[in-house]
Amino acid sequence: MTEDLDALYKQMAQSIIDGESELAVELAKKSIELNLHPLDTITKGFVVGVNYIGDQFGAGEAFLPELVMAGEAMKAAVAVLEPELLKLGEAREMMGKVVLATVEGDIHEIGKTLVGTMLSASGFEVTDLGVDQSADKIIGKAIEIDAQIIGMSALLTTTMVRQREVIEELDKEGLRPRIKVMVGGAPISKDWATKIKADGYSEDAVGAVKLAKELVGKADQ
Ligand code: B1M
Repeated sequence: MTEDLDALYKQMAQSIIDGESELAVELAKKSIELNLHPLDTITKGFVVGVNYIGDQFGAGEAFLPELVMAGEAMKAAVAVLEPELLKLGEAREMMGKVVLATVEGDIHEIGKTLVGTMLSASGFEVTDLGVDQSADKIIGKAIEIDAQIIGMSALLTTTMVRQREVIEELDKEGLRPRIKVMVGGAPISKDWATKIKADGYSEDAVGAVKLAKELVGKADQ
């Protein structure tokens, strides 16, 4: 059984590497039939593939069309699993309001969307603004809905500086510490979060939920 499972995770990774969206969707559906934990399916299966193609791209051994196709396949597979992730959450008190976005100039959305789904499943009311969002839009929405948290994702070393801009703007407008800021994304580290004076950083979606609960003072729930 473990070997079967390993083979299935490998197939999932390969479907992303090959940019085979239909196959990736089929495998995601199969994992649901098999009752696998959706987060295991994502991290042990599909993410392995997208990381592989990302590394190949970084090394100049894969090219943009392959990156795009892998991204599409990844998005399609995660979309099948999102309702399953939401089902894992139980009905409970509202934990707080979060405005979530990928920063300006950056169109990477898969990790940000996963974080949003996990936060929703854990009782947060998430307003996901999407990708390529300016500081003004992010802060404007947070004020409009009276959010406790702004969550920002950045996947590029050239766009991570945008996270700092949002924090500086919040400081200037006297909106902190009323609005807490959490940051994440592949190039983001704890050191970076400390440097830009974010309230917290998480390296994955499960950690993001834990952090968000701490930021609203509900770490024990
Ligand atoms: Co892009 N890309 N990409 N890409 N891409 C990277 C990021 C890169 C590292 C690949 C590489 O070269 N090795 C590289 C960045 C290099 C750098 O900055 N130093 C890169 C590049 C260069 C580019 C372009 C510039 C390529 C080009 O055009 N020449 C271009 C930029 C476009 C733009 O944004 N302006 C580009 C485009 C794309 C696609 C559109 C083709 C596609 C995205 C598709 C989409 O999102 N719809 C894409 C992809 C797929 C990737 C890689 C391969 C995978 C990203 C991903 O989805 N990972 C990526 C390489 C890599 O990261 N290994 C790469 C899976 C996802 C689940 O993980 O997003 O890290 P991740 O999210 C995690 C955590 O980071 C964390 O939790 C998530 C779940 O565990 N997290 C948070 C994320 N946000 C969080 C927020 C939080 C807390 C935690 O709190 C708020």
